[in-house]
This record gives sequence, structure tokens and C-alpha cells, in this order.
Amino acid sequence: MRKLNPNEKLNIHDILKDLDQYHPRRRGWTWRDAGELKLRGFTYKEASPTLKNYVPLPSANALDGIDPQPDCVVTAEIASGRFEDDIRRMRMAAYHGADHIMVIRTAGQSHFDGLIEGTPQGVGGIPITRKQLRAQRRALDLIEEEVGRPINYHSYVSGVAGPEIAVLFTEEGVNGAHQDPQYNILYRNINMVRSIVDAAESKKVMAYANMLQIDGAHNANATARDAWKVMPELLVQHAINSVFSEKIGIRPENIALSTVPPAASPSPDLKLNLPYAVALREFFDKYKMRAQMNTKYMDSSTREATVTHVLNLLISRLTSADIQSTITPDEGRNVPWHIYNIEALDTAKQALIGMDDLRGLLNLNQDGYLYQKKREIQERAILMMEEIIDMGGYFKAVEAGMFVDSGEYPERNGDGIQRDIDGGVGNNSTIKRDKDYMAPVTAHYGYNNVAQYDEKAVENPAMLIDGCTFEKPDKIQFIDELDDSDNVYLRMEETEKYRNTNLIKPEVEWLADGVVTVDLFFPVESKIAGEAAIVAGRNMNLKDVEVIHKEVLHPSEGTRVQIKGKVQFDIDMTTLDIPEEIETMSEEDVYNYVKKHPLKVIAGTGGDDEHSVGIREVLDIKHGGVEKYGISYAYLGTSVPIEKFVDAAIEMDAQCIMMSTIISHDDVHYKNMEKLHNYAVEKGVRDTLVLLAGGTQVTPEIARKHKMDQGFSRGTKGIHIASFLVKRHQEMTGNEG
Ligand code: Z97
Repeated sequence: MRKLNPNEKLNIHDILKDLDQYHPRRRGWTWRDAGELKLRGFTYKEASPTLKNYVPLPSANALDGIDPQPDCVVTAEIASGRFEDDIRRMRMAAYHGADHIMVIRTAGQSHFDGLIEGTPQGVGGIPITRKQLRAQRRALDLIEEEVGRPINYHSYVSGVAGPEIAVLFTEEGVNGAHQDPQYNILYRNINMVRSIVDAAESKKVMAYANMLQIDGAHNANATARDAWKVMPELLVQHAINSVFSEKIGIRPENIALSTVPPAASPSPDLKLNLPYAVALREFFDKYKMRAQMNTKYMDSSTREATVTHVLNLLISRLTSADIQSTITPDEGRNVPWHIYNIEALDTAKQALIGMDDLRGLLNLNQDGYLYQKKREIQERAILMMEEIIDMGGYFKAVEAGMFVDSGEYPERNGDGIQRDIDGGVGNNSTIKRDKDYMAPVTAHYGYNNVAQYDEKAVENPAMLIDGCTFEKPDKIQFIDELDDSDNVYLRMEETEKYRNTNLIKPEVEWLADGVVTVDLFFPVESKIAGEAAIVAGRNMNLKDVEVIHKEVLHPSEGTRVQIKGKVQFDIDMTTLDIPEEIETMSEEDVYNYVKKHPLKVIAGTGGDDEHSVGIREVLDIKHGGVEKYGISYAYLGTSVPIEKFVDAAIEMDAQCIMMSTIISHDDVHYKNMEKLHNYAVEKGVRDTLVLLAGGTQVTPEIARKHKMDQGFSRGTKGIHIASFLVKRHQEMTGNEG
């Protein structure tokens, strides 16, 4: 397939073409190339190199668009239910710094006792299937080349089909996965014996494929009534899964703990979360930390969720997380939308880079509260582990409801999740391997009895069949679609009229879904405001209007409401009047040129025009006007007679005239432009003067037709004018940079 071009859309049809022939380029997890980075005179200590193609933070506008990347891997969790639309989001995410794409899977896949095929639409996530994985990995192979950094692809090896999924992931080049039998047992009520046996097989396969493994302890945070009370238990859960994994052969650097700061403001966030994070790092220093954000207290306020995220990022920086997850700020109310995935990535990038080398600047107190609290959490964890051993082990502890109890260990409230050894999904489904059991496959756990066929096969059982699918991908059976009423081809057919045509529609997650949000304020109490907002949405011709957020500003003075709804129109791009883009130079180049070749501008509003706000914005240093770049100006005021501009330029030896003209009645603005030009010609200075006209009704192209060097319209900033002036001056004088 052709390499991606940043100026062209990724073609989903191309991704799906000949997919049965496609195999991933590599296996295994990749960390960032982390260390010191020097960029635009700054030195970063916890950074990784800039990407080949990227979108920098908005604030980088003032810093030549630099985009330093933090040292840790950054995750985007993507899951709209349609994998074909998620692919476009993955590309956007990669441009904003994601190099770990987690695909959340459709609700309830844990209970599927086998693999799903085809590409059905999911609910709250994607049905994980071979075709879906292969298409997304293929797209990511192209995207990683485009941004110049490997992208780790990730999903879940949990549920009753765990081992089958681990094999599928290895075949399809998935680089990381959640695998934790405790997740099955506690949250999906899958039989515990089955879960542990499946985990052994799954982990063996993951070890072979060099996959990164993330555990499932974060789920206790989300489930527990008071999440900070399960801190000691979380240490126990991490220990059980990590040691299990290591014993099966996963390398410690591929074992990641899923850590979540358990508390969120208005609880004293740092006083709870920091000692917990320090306790974890100290106990599990040979493993990696995947820092996820706290979602437990997340409501529908994107502002509040973002602040929680930033406080969590502070903990990540203080305790050096290896992977930073970015839960989207809209997670509390939607399955995340494109814009919020990207917002979350930018939040992480901005905060992590802003807090570069925090540990070099500050020392954590080694005594006092932080030390004592950390030690207390660790002691409680050890006591809990000892009690579990005394009880007779893990199964007994689960039967006794030791996990996710609302009391802080050793306090017990008797409300923990309790499971029976003979209960749950898949009970009685494990059987002891027969004496003559034999499986000629790679990375198989436990007794395999292959020596009877060939001594050499002990280390490599798949040699008996000339390699299994891990060595011989051509042996993989690829099933395209099984359901002819629910598949990607049908979905794409429905939206084909928006794919690479002239038509567009607003979108939040699926191509042309038409969804928009509207922010409203009503000067009434909350109950009334919500209903009023729905009526407002309907009157705006939105369909399916729903309130997605409400915030009381005062019990009687007013309420803020956010609604979503669907627009009922398409926009034909060929009918749009698109303003011309003016290329700008870097601020530094402009500044350096003006330093060498001083430039002076004569400015004012022309003719009978009294509107002076716009011109001041592009002149004054305060608003980033041309003055910022060392260009001096003489402001003649408003309603300046046209001749006076030229006379003043001659008198003051200026190089440029900036005439502002807002009034457009009877095309007076264009008439004045010609007048300005003619007078400059008459005075014999046109060849040495740059003439510029600007205003909300000015079209650059028409301004040029009316003899201006350039016209500037709405949205013009000082840098646009300064860049143009410098370039034009260079052309006129033959000066070099
Ligand atoms: C995350 N934000 O970081 P199913 N296995 C484990 C899990 O944690 C999950 C599943 C399987 C979260 C994502 C919560 N986690 C959401 C260890 C889900 C999901 O829904 O049971 O089929 O699989 O992962």
C-alpha cells in the first residue's frame, strides 16, 4: 500500500482491500526513545524526540510550533463501536502524541466462549475480531511510518476466550493487552479455576509474543464505594498478577501495573494519591507503571474531568509513570468522541512537558506524613497477604469475600465481592490433560508430552507440523464476514456519499453522524433550564436533542446547560467561499529581518471610516501587532484623507501604508484602494511603497485587483502582515534575509 500523505485522507477501502493477505510487520511492545531533548534553546530532561508529522499544542504558536514529546508512552483509548471510524481517530491521535492505541471492546465480550468473526458494530466498544484487528493494525503500520514512531496496539485478553484471544493477538501483531484472571473472577463472575488455568496459557503466549501485559487492578478503584480504602488491597492484586506472570515467563519490563490515583478533589487528592503512588513504586520497582486517570468521580463536566486528569498527571510526574493513559473528559457522559480523545492527549502532553524534570526540582519528603502514610498502606497490604496465605490461599480468600470490601484492611465491612469455587461462568470446564495429551503448537503452557514423537520437539512442539500459525502466518484462516446484515461493507455503503466527495456533515464519532453540542445559559433554576434547553435545540432544527450536562450557577439566578442533537443538512464544500491563506514566516525570521532593515508603516482608517479597533489590533504590540516584530508605525487616526497617507509616507520615509477600511457601501473600500495607488504613482513612490488594505469586508484577491500589494480580511494577525511586508520588501529591494 502507498505511504500516507499528510494532505490526503486515509482511505478505508484501501485498508480493507486484500486484507486476507496482510500480515503485521512486527510483534512486541516498544518504549519511547526517552532522555534529554534540546529544542529551540530549551533543554528537556524527560522527553522523547519530535515526530515527523504532528499537530503541536495551540500555545506552540508563539514558539515556532515546536512539539516536544514526553518520555512516557501515551495512550488513547478509542472505542466508538465502528472500527472503520476509529481508524481515522487513531491517525489524529498519533499526530497529537499517542503511541499506544487501546481498543475498548464491546460490552460483554468477556462472556463469549470463543472468537467472533467479521466486523459487527459494537456497543460501548468494538467487537474484537481478526478482521477488525488486522485492518486496524494495517492502518497503524502506515500511521506509525507517517509520524515516525512505533505505535503500540492494545486490547483485552480477558474472559472465557482468553487463550484464544492471546493467540489471535499474537498472530495479528497486537503489542499489549490487559490480562488478569482476577478481573474475570471478580467483575465478570467467571469461574476462578477456569480463569487461573486460562491465564497461565494466555500469559505463556503473551510472553512469547513479547507483549506488554497490563493488569486489571484499576477496576477495584472504579467499583469500591470509597476507592481510597482499597489502596492496600490494590497492592495485593498487583502482586498476585505480577508474580504469576513473571513465573510463567513474562519479562518484568513487560509487566505493567494498572495504577489509578484512587481519590479526586474535593477529597484531599494529593494527600491520598501521592503516598499511594510512592508505596506502589517502592514495592514494585522492577515492573512498569501504567498510570490511568481516576474515572470514579467523573460526572458530565469536561472541565472538572480535565482538572482531575491534570492532578493525576502531577502524580505521574512525581512518581515517573511509564505509560500515561488519557481518559477522555467526556467519558462520564458519552462513549468518547473524536475531539475529546484529542483534548485528553493534549492535556497529557501539555501537563507532562510543562512538568518536565519535576523530580529534579523538588524532593519528596522522606519523613513526616508522606512517609508514614506510604508505610501504613504497605503494612496493611502485607497483613492482607499474610491473612490470605493463612486462610489457605487465593481461592479461599475470594470465597470469603476478601476483595473490594468497603472497609480499609484490616477493617472488613462484609460487603466484598464473594465467589464460589464451584460457581460462575465456565464452572467445571477444566479437565486434567490426559497422559497422551499433545498439542504441536508454539508457546503452550504445561504438560505437552511431545518427546515421544521427537526429543527436539520438547523445546519446539510446532516443528512436528512444520510450524504453527505463529511461524507460518499463511496457515491462519481468515474469515471475512459472517453476518450479512451487520458488517463494515453495509455501514460504509450508507455513508459513501460523504467519503471523498464534496459533501460534509458535522461529526463526533461516526462519519456524517451529524451530532453537535450547544452551550446554553438560562436565567432560571436547573429543572426548568433543562427542559428549556431541549426546546431551544428543537427550535434550532436539531433532531434527537438530549441534555448532556447541567450545572447550577445559582439556585435561582441561572443554570448552564449543554445539549447534543443532530443536524439535518449536508454542506457542499464547492459552495463555500474559502478565504485565501497567507503564508507566514517564523516570528524570529521576521524579527531578525526588521532588525537589519528597519521598517516603518503609516497607518489609519481611510476616507470616511471611523472604525479603528481592528487596525489597532494589528499595530499595537499589546495584541501581537506589527510593532511586536520591531516595525515602527505612525498612526494617523481615523477618516484619514487618502492623499494624506502617501504624503505622510514620503515625509516620514516609511516603507508601507496600512489602510483600514471597514465600510464597504457602494464598494467605497475598493475605490479608496485605487485612489491610494494612483496617488502613490502620481507622487512617484509606488515602486518603493508597499500598499496594504485591511478590513472585515476586504477580499484579498479583489484588493489585489484594485492595485493593493495585498488585502487582509477577518482573522488577520500582526504576524500575517509583518511576514507579508518583509517578503514584499525583500522583493522590492533585493535584500536578503
Ligand atoms: C482500561 N479504562 O484501562 P469486557 N479486562 C480487563 C479490563 O480492565 C477490562 C476488560 C477486560 C479502562 C477500560 C475497563 N476495563 C475499561 C482487565 C475493562 C474489558 O468488557 O469484560 O469484555 O473486557 O482498560
